[in-house]
Amino acid sequence: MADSEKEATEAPTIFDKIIKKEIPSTVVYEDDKVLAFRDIAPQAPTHILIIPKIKDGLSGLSKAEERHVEILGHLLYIAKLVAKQEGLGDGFRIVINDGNDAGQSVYHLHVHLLGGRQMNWPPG
Ligand code: D5M
Repeated sequence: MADSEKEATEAPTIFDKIIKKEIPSTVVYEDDKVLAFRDIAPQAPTHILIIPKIKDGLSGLSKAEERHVEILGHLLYIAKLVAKQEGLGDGFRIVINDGNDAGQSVYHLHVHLLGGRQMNWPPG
């Protein structure tokens, strides 16, 4: 990995401040490994982000390595628990934007949980 790419991978993001509670967020679930909070610019009636508390190089899914398998599974399992907690029994959508073409804006892996309205396919 080039030095500049490593820097981008490890660079702190606004999510570090949310994890440290240095800036406010509406937390809906928290455990020792992940934090789930409401997206500041919701794209659906329910829009929650689930993030690992320790970034460990996971600026995005494309940086995942074997050691991340457990946290990746945990993120999805918590997404399911939060969907239930939010009453999304009629369905929900999970999105992970990765990189420029996907429109990723925060380089700290995050799972979007969206629900509360009919979703369209294909996505934009
Ligand atoms: O998604 C990044 C998401 O992060 C985007 O939907 C807005 C959200 N965001 C950015 N800053 C905040 C704060 N401070 N609180 C809550 N949500 C926030 P991406 O997939 O990278 O485009």
